[in-house]
Amino acid sequence: ATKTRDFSMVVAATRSGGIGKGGTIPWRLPKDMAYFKMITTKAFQPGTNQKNAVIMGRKTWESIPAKFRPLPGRVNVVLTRQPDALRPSLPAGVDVYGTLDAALTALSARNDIAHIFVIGGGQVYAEALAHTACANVFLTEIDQELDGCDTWFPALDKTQWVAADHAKLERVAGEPVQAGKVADKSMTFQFVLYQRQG
Ligand code: FOL
Repeated sequence: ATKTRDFSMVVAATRSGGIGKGGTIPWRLPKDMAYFKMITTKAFQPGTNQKNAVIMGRKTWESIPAKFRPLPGRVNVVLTRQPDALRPSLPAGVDVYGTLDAALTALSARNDIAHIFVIGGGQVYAEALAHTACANVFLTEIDQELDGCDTWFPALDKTQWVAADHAKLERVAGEPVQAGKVADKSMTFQFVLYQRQG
């Protein structure tokens, strides 16, 4: 049988789970983006010969501004069932897999990767959440509702997923994290780490 390491998700969502609209994120929150970059790059303390990996769906890859991709300091992995359509435009060093399981299996076998993060979008989050190896969700809980979202993060079953206290979030991050409500661009949100029980 194939063994998969525990992995984590990172997501920002509205109260109802909205994460996207028309192929993009319907807000710009610099403090949340800095948190995303810090967590995916530094959490789980990659050693000097290691990096963290980020797995994303093809649409999420295409949504990242060209100047920011591949996301620096992280191993970038893109999921698509049509690799030939994507590969011509992909920078060298970006790995492509046809399924989430194939990517998780391949990355789990590498000793140059400290931790695996799934970074969306909606289709990939839904599949990853059903995976028992998905142990942590770094959720940015946005207080406002945004009209017109067409892409969603599934509701977390709170009998399975429990919010860690802030000290635990900071231990996992290995960096300070702002506690409580964060105000940014006339919106407010909170950084919460949910962990799967049992
Ligand atoms: N999780 C959270 N908390 N917030 C997000 O915005 C988010 N976005 C995605 C996945 N998980 C998330 C997917 N979308 C970049 C752009 C889009 C994106 C993810 C990352 C990006 O350009 N990141 C750069 C920093 C850019 C900047 O500083 O403005 C990076 O290096 O991480």
